[in-house]
Amino acid sequence: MNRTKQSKVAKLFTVIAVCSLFSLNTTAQSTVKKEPIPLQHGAHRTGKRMDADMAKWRGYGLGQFIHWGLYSILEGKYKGKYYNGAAEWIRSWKEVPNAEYDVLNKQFNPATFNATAWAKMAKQMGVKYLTFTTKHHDGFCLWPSKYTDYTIESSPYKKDIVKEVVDAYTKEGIDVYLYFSIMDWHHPDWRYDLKTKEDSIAFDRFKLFTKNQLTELLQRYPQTKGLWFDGTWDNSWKKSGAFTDSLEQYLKSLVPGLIIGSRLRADEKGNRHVDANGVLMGDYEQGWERKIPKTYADVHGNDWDCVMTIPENGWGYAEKWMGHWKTTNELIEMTAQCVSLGGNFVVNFGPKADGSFRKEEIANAKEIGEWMKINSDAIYNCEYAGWEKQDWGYYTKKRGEDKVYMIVFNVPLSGSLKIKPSANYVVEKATLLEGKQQLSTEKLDYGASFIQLPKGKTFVKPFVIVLDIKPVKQQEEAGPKAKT
Ligand code: FHN
Repeated sequence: MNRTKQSKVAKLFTVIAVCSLFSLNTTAQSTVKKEPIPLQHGAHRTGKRMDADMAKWRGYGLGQFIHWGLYSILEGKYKGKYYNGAAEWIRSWKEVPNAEYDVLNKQFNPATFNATAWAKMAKQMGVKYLTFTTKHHDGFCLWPSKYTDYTIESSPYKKDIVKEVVDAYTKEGIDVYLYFSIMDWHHPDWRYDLKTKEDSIAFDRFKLFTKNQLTELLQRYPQTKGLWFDGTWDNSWKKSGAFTDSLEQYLKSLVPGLIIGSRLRADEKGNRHVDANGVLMGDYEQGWERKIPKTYADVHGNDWDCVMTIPENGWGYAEKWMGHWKTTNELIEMTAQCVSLGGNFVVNFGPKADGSFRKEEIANAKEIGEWMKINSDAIYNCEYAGWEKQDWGYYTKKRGEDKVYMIVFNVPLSGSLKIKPSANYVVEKATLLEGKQQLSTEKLDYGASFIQLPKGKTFVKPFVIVLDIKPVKQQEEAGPKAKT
């Protein structure tokens, strides 16, 4: 080797040595566990809540959300101009003077409102729980709260709407959760931030008002299964970690088993949903709004539900429903997708000010119900199956049973649906849920199989195949793996 060559080789070795040292160093660093940050108001539990109330929540599969309030009167428009945002936010639009919005209570008189009819529609749709807006960001209360005058009592309607809804849904066997916005645009003591001493004094009054209203709700409607908080993203609330923690514990002491998601609390460092150590604060993850996780890993082992609008955005009634309107099949597919990843799916409805639903929502509810009537076995009390996802749709697994469901949305031209059970299961039988026709299966390599759809049968709606499965020690391979 000549000198130049020798020095080149030496340089190369040095580079390799430095690189390996560097990588050793980073590997060592990445295996060093981070010390948890000591928190007084972080999560008080790791892992899921395992009691009967949460087990029931987990089994719901499908829920309904209802946004109803003074914003429904404006229908997403003001003086002939259409608001581009979500209809229930219209009070915040520069075109709408607050003083004009705040007297809409004088017009709220839902002549055709019939809570029993609402609950029956929900029952037919197959929903197992309702989340109902008792008070949205505008501060108007649909119950006669004794802590403010801005309530249903001040409207021509006068009657307690929350009571009517809670009673009617409970009678139909649908669990009720009360939506409550912490942010209250109408209340003089609401603050977005606490910058001065005066802000803090006002916000202390606001915190007491909030606690009083929540106590009132739970006392008036003892059937309530949980509270659904919103409007907790501002600094004033995020700086109130200790209060939010004590409030949650207090509310839970009023109603044993009460379910509260991750939108109420902040830890003492101002983190929401998950604390500074990355642990969920709440009984389930409430961040899945108008979006669905793609994989099971995305839900980090937490319980969760997804709340979804039928139009692109907008929860309250708007005359013009902007953007894409989800079809019934899309909503069914979202339900299947959520359940397949261990979550519940909640569809929002925005009734008109008179208490009636728009015809599109009525149609969605009816069609979802027709589908659920046949296929709900694949939705209720089901969980993540842990099988490799295939292009035809979604797997769900009945909790505690040896049954997996294939919810099929895309039928391949071949008529053969590929399945690949997890290594600890084999399929004993495949049956169409509707009509109970048994389907033939054909084994493929590497533990996979084809399920053959009946020749000549066309499917116009999503359908379900039930797989009776059997646990095994190790799935047999079809033969030795080819060497490649
Ligand atoms: O601002 C609200 C919105 O109006 C609606 O109530 C949704 C429902 O999840 N929550 C807030 C946005 O996250």
